[in-house]
Amino acid sequence: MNSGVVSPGAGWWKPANRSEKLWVTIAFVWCMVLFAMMPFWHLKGGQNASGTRARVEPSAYMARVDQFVKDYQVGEEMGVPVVQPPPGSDIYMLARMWQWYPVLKLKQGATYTLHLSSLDVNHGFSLYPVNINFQIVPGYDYGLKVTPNQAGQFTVICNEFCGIGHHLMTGRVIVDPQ
Ligand SMILES: [Cu+2]
Repeated sequence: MNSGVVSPGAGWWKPANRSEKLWVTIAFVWCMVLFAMMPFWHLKGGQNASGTRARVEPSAYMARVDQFVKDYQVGEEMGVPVVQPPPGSDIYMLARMWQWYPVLKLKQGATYTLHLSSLDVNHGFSLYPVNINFQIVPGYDYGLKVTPNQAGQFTVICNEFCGIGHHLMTGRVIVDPQ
């Protein structure tokens, strides 16, 4: 009798069946295809955002955002400043429990460098309804080249659970038509 401690006698195994070998080969080839897709989508698919990253102290990032708001504020929406930066400029949005700050007012067709960072914990930047998602990590400034191609009002929601007020964490991006 065989058990965990008593090994079976010699010759207990049979070589893999031809169809089994075939499936192992297909599975392996498919793994390689998916593996190759990662760099492919990065370069060709526009799926993974290419941008700059830099370390930043949360307080230093806050200072940049404050300066940005001071320079370009044009209004206020529910206590949050509405900021209209000139096309081509560096624009800032910060995530913190539980707010996206400030509201951005952009121009359709203009290119901006959007900086994102968090002041406290991980948050998830999710632009609704266009389905652009980005992980926001404290201590890092992510600079993304963005060109809004549709006008309208977009909502930023947080898709990374960040505490009791997570579901209240919504922001706004307004894109004015050309
Ligand atoms: Cu959240």
